[in-house]
Amino acid sequence: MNRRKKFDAVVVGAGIAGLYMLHRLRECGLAVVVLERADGVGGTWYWNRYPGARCDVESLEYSYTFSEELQQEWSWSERYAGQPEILRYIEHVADRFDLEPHIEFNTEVESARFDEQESQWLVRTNGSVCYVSQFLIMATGCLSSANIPVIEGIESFKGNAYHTGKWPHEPVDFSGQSVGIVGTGSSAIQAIPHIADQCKSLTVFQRTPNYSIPARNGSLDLDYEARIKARYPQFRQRNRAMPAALGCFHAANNQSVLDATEPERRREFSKRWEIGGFGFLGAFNDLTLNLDANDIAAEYVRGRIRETVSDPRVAETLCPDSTIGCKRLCLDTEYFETYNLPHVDLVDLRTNPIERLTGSGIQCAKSQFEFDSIVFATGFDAMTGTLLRIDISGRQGTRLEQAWNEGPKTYLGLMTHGFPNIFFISGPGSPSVLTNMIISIEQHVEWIERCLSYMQSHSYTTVEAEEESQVAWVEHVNAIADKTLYPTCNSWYLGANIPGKPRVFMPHVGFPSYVEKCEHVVANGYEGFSFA
Ligand code: NA7
Repeated sequence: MNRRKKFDAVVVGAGIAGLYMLHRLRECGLAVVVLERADGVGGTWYWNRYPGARCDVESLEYSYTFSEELQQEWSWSERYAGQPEILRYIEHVADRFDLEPHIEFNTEVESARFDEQESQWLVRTNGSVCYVSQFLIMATGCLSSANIPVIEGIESFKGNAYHTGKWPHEPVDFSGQSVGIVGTGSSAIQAIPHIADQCKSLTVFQRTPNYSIPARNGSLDLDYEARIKARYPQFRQRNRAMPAALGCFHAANNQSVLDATEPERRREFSKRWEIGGFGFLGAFNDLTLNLDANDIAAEYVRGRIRETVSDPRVAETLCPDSTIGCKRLCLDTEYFETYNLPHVDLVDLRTNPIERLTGSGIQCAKSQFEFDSIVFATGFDAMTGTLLRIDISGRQGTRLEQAWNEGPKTYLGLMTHGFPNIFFISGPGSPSVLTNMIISIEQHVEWIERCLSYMQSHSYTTVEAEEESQVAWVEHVNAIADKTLYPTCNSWYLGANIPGKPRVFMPHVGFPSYVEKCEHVVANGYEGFSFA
């Protein structure tokens, strides 16, 4: 019989979400434990240590907003912070708010079962303790289950194999090595220039070419930082009102690209290309809504790729033919330029697919490659992967995997019917990955904390999403996604990167109206949730 430990709330994950949840619930006087599979805090920023790993949201925005002292005392060194600096920041937060004593590291949650008789969750881990708690809060991240591709012979490769999302802690030195990298998503686009810098030769295996905009990273301008810090709360408030909670959309241009002249289009796109960052998609108001409009932006980027990459054949292979912004837009530093280096090659998997891995490299249909190291930059089983890997069962023993077999079903992305007292921070059905994650995380954490306080003051034991409100919410999430161009490509937002995963658009397109909806629900006595 496992030893039992009882808490008011168990939080799973000690990343940005789990740490803030812990902080808030402790402030409310609840007994909370955080269970974390790693041996340190940081979540995404603990695992993704690949060369060049960097946040695509500007550092003055990608940080907690809940403490004015914290945001004043911390200084970022660059416009976009690199992984080591973000991890130092998260460690600083854990230390500053004395969070570590409440975290159990190296503790991987394997199952969670709702005990209907006692209205409590029984959480089992790789350790010998059974955690018993009224509330279970999943702060497990949206991109935390690595997608290791199903490729014949993948285990037989005798060189070094890495996944960007499970990078070793000790330095990896590619000097003098032949390296292959599979994938051309955000992680690869960040890593490729750095790996190319070190290695003897680099071969990039591309299945789908990707759009990328220059990040224009650099040292953080001290005057700019001082100006923001002088009015940080107002800056935060302004950004929270922006689409995706990103400050760059403050300067969005409310004009249709279809109404603009050719010189006007060029001027607007070029200005934003020079500024760098996601603001490129704010150049005109219909780029993410109308295919003709979208293609004008896409053609601008293809033109830039053709200007940058000197071999026209390579340039054409790198030119994406899909909707821009449909997959998560990438930001880069000298990504396309890297293909001009003599030791960097590109393999187009559309015409020369991978057949298998061999002991010494990769066998494609038309050619064979030998490597010392292979990097899989193949992404994640996003949004649901980590939740479904845990054996979660709710009322009548229904398993979450069963409840979500047609795709995730939630109300507001926060809870799912049949599973009382379990909350998902930035769960499927919430804006999460389509926003500055920290802002969405804070909003969810604060909503959950309020809900728990409400329950306490009304002596409620359980809260659960009502089935009808959940059905309506899932329909709403799909309906608004269908008004955009998001469903037009094979993205991880749709689960399309994982063989066999149901194709459902998972995040909610609609920050900040989503926040208003959540507030409205609270103002109406938690409309759509039932309490007992
Ligand atoms: P992504 O964006 O999912 O990119 C994964 C890449 O790996 C992408 O180019 C995929 O091609 C490719 N891939 C995946 N499986 C295979 C197989 N089996 N064979 C060949 N190529 C494959 O993951 P990232 O880690 O780069 O970024 C994830 C998020 O992190 C990103 O969106 C940001 O939010 C931060 P595909 O496009 O599917 O053809």
